[in-house]
Amino acid sequence: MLRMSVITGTFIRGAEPMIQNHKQALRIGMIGYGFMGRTHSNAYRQVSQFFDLPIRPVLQAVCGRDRAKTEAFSQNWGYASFETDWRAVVDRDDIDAVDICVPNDRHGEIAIAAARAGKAILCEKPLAMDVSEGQRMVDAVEKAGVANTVWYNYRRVPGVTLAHRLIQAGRLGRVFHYRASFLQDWTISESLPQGGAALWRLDAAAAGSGVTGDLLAHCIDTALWLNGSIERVSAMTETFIKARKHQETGEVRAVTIDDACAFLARFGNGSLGVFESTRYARGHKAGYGFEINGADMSLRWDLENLHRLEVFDHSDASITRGWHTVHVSDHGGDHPYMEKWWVPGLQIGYEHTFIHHVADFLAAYARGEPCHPTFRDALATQRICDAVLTSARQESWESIAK
Ligand code: SOE
Repeated sequence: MLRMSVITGTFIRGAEPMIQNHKQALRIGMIGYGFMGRTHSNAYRQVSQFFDLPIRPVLQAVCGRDRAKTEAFSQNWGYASFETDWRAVVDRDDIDAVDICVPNDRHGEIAIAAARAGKAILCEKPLAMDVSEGQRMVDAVEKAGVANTVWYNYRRVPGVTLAHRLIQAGRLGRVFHYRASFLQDWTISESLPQGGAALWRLDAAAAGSGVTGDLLAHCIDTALWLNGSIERVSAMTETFIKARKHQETGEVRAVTIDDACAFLARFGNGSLGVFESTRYARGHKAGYGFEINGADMSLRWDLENLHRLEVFDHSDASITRGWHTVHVSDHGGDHPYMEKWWVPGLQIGYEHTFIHHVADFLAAYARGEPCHPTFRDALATQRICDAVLTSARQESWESIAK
């Protein structure tokens, strides 16, 4: 049953969708309902069932411009209400946290307004269209003192978190090399339109950039987390299909995103980085992987086989020394997050990375601590992305501003 508040224009569902309990609620206002809207909504719905947290998220409102689609989404996922103007979500007193999962060109305006309204903010990646906008967002959340995080979800794949633990424990020794790639093949067809629903990632005005902001940003976030700061980059980009029809207007326009990007990097720890991303690698759908080589140990991970972390430990006895695979699914505390799920050996998947992120966010929120990556962390990734694009344009090496 749907009723409309005559005072606010908010559409309110009759039934209380969430299980009530004694825990403090964090009332979520979700702006956007596309692919990411689904992953985040699913995470909010599941997290309290699997993680014992002092705070439970409540699906208070979802917002989208298309009333019928937003209402359908709100019903499907059990939101208590819906809005058709994001400003209403930011202004509502019964919303504690704003989740931003709209195209990149809207992140800045919404995040700054939400910060001013005192809301916690969970923002989709990449943080912003460029560093200057990202800096304004960081200033806004830090001035307002509101909790903030950016959904670089791959940090919370158990195998990736395990890699982080091994690196933090010093198991790799001196690191020499870091290489990462994110390969897809979904834009090869020349008849694929650009812009509009689901295809805004192909429109630079909405996305800011192509694979650099969309895919390499993931690789960079993980790299900064695992291997520390990047000091210099040198990049090349290519746009293979030069013009495409716009999905909404039908007009054929120049394509201005980068279809592919590769760059070299020098890390602050002295190691060398090689990064590559493309949407033209036929056969690859979500081929995100990285390898890191240290003097004592190497690690390798691949999203299409996300439960496995490959390890080469040079201290193993030479008779059996070699690459071995850890199926990161055990209980006992060594395998991150896995105790919260099924029994040892049974796998989890992509959607769980978002659940882990929400769990970590809620735990940090309750303690009054930051949940990484924060807006400030994501600004560091944005700096690399901007430098990569400048370097490709100018065919130069670019230093990363501190
Ligand atoms: C693009 O296809 C995309 O959906 C990215 O936008 C996501 O961030 C990435 O995780 C998967 O690919």
